[in-house]
Amino acid sequence: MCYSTMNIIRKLGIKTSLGIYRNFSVSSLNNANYSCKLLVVGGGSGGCTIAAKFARRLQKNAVIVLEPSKDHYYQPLFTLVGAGVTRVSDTCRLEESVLPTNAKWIRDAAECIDPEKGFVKTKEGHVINYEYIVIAVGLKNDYSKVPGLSEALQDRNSGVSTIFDAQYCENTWRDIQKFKGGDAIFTYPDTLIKCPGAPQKIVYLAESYFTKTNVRSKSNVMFNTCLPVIFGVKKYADALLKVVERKKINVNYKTVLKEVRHGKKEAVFFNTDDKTKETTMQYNMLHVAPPMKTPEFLNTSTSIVDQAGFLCVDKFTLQHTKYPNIYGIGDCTNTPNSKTAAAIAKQCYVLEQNLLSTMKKDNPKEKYDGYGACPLLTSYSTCILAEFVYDGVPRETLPFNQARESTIAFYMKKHLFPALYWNLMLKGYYHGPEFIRKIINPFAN
Ligand code: UQ1
Repeated sequence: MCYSTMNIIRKLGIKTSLGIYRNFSVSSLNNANYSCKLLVVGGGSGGCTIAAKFARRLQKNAVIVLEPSKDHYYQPLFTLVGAGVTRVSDTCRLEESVLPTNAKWIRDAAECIDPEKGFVKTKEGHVINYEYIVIAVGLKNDYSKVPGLSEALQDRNSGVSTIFDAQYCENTWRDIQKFKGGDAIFTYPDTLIKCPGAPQKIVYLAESYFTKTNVRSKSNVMFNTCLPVIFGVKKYADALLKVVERKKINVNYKTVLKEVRHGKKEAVFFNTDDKTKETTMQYNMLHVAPPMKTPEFLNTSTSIVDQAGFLCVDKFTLQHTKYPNIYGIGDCTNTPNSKTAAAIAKQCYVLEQNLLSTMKKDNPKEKYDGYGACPLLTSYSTCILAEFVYDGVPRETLPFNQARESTIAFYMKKHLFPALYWNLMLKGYYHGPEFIRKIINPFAN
């Protein structure tokens, strides 16, 4: 079906296999012009949370959320989907059910922004004028950066998968079960990624499964990472190196996936110190953490992004460095924190307070400390719960050393965090565990 026919069907609200479209009005066949007090671009974790906060504070439909997807995923569970603990359907809810009813949802994607005039043009040609805008478009997988990767992911028998995609994360579980020995390679790319702990969590879980099913002795488990270290925060890196040693995982640092030749079951890697130094490795199973980039809307909006395509915001206030009516949250900004859902929980409070100040023509005062958390699953029942702020300084909540592998952290990851996310965070009522930390650990840093 051609693009324009599809468009007309969408605008008429005809029920298609893709779902029911809400706008059933002939006038909406014409490109519309909307205006709002606050435009939230993106309906993921950051966008939903901010929309919930401001929809409550402002009048009905003063907040517009621009989001093309009908589904909303809780991505932190994708690792457990890849490990066969839960299913992808358990991570998904309808976008409609997580957006605040007091906000207007436009199911369309941003095409470009005019930050001087204050409007966004959508892919379908609508114009949305805003007074304030929050950009929360996240990060996208950039499969095209690795030749052969897309084809390999689409081939059910390739042994190649990724937990970083709702479409493929169940394939990781299929491949882990199919693996009967040989080489299992796991990768980490040479771009910023969301959840930088996930590429190694899936190694630990796969290794545990191989041990349980008696294939471990016949297998070589390898983690090829672009980074020069196992983890960016020394306290947890020290603990993780012990896990790596115990599990006899071969870690190759500064090693980046360059090409997948899935017909031959070969992966080509280069070394970050000398890109001409290439190594070709055979695999029976290949788990790829793909390169990522910000969505095209953002990385082509050169007046508001840095060279790598991330929204330029102040790392403490989350306000845009040039346009005070623009704020950013989540994976798409250039703040140097770990890109995790826990970071967004903390950021949403800072952003809410600061945007309210900006709306009152005041200066933003609240500061984001770079808080991020990463529950590093080390087996099917244990987890190292890393929590830290800017500059890799640990900032732990629980009353024990969180670099220790613990069962309680595993169950928090599996049950508590998803419950907090769906029931509190997306409704704008959760700002991270700071309040618990103050109760449990009143004298900590
Ligand atoms: C957290 O608050 C959170 O948000 C819901 C997560 O979700 C992805 C987390 O993974 C973590 C680790 C936290 C931190 C919370 C506590 C209680 C330590």
